[in-house]
Amino acid sequence: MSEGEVVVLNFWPSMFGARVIMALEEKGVKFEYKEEDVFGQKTDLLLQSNPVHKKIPVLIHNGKPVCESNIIVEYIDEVWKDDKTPSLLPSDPYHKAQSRFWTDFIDKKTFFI
Ligand SMILES: N[C@@H](CCC(=O)N[C@@H](CS)C(=O)NCC(=O)O)C(=O)O
Repeated sequence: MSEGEVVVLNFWPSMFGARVIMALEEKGVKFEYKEEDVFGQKTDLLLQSNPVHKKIPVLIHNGKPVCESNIIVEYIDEVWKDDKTPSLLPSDPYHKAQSRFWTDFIDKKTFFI
C-alpha cells in the first residue's frame, strides 16, 4: 500500500511520541521525523496541526494532522492494514478492552515528560 507523505512531530524523550514511532516502525511505514522543542518555541507547524492541545506527537498524513498518541496508533493500524504487517490492536472485543485498559494505565500511572 502506498503510504503517501507521512510526517511525525515529536520530542525525542516523549513516551507518547515513542508509541507513535514504534507503531510506524512495526508497520514498516517510512516517515519524515521533525523534532519539536516543546519547552521552548513551538513551530507554527505544531501550533497549526494541534491547535487544541499544542502538544506532540502529531502525525501528518498527506497534509492532514492526527493528534493524541492513542488515536494516532489506531489510525496507523487502520490505514496500513494488509497481510504483510502485524495488526497492532487485537480484533477480539475482550482482548481489545484489555489492551485499552493497559494503555489507559500507562497514560495515567507512569511518569512522563
Ligand atoms: N495525551 C497526549 C499527551 C501528549 C503530551 O503530553 N505531550 C507533551 C510531551 S510528552 C507535550 O507536547 N507537552 C508540551 C506542552 O505541554 O506544552 C498524547 O497521548 O499524545
